[in-house]
Amino acid sequence: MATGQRHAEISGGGFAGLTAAAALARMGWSVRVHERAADLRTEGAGIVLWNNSLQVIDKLGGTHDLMSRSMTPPAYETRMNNVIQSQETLDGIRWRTLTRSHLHQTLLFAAREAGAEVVAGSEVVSATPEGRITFANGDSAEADLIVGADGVGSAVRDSLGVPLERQRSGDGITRFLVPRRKAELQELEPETEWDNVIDFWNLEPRVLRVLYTPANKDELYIALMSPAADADGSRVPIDLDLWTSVFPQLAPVLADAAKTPGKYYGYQTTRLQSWTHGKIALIGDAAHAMCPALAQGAGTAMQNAWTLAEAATAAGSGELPAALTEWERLERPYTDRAQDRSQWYADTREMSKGGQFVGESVETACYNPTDPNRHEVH
Ligand code: FAD
Ligand code: 3HM
Repeated sequence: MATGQRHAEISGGGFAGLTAAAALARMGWSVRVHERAADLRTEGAGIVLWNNSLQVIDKLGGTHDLMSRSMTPPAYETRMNNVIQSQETLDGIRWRTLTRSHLHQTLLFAAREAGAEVVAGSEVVSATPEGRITFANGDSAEADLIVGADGVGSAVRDSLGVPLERQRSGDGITRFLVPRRKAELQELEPETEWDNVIDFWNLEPRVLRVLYTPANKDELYIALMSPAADADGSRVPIDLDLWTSVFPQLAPVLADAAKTPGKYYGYQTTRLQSWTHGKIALIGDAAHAMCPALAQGAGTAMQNAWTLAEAATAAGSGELPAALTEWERLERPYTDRAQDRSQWYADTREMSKGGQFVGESVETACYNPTDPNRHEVH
């Protein structure tokens, strides 16, 4: 560590932790990331990123890598009972679809390029507001800044006893990454633009939905939604006959999904009393897990990782706790609103009406956390 260089310890090598690592290292910090898993990779299928996180990736030098295996579909289409409700071309909004593993690789590369150390198989058990972090193997370390980016079950957060609220919704989703099979789909329904994101809703006689999201030219992300109370709809591996009977036009890709075990996630929101405690800041699902309706869980994680790194870097060492409090005061409202809106969409299923990517719903998507003038009133 260079003399005078400040040091950050980060719990969690997911999207939040790797973004914070890359940002802090680029801003001159020495950084060590602890990832509990033995491998540095991510679980899950596909993801949608919007301007707010794409701006951060620009700043981390990861855009070329990200663009190499991702796409911007021609439109975001919404159907009810297979009747098109809207086809939103999202003009003027920057967005990208990709696999979670590609995003993870892009961020891991950016963090290492910037000089961060990323340690796999290192589990954090606790941290103190004074700046001590402790690991499952009994070791501990001191840091100027500790970032709790260890997901919805955060050990850093829970070791501090931070009061939190969990709000659950009745619906949930199982996600799969499968081959595109575009030619087969075209044969089944030639009039469909199979490069679009297509949100296939059915509410009557039964609530079943498939969110179809091409992630690149070869891979397709499909998310199957049903109420948790519907035992057959939420069963994994999926009930192929049920899903194919409701979505016959998706038969080839549903058959692929049925071959993998899958995991059903009930939608939920976590809200904390406070994101910062002395020298500790919590970001990502550790601080603000949200329903996926607006596709902003990882987006807000990355936006908050970036703005945290900037705020911590601008503060002198002794001023860090106050700077973190001020960071939360300024930045948190954007994420609070994204959480509330995503929870509302999950509870009301209003996305089934289509035409949702306007006005308040795209506030977070359009936010630019790297704009120095972002808090100015225009
Ligand atoms: P995580 O991804 O959970 O990463 C935490 C990391 O910390 C993990 O690698 C974990 O192994 C590690 N860890 C945990 N405990 C410890 C410990 N004690 N010590 C060390 N390491 C530890 N977001 C979007 O932006 N767009 C989308 O399209 C989107 N779709 C979604 C669809 C669904 C169905 C769901 C459920 C979520 C979706 N999200 C989406 C949200 C997004 O996946 C999460 O918000 C995001 O992964 C959070 O990143 P994170 O780094 O905070 O947490
Ligand atoms: C990208 C995305 N969008 C919406 C949902 C949802 O409403 O469950 C999930 C997603 O992965």
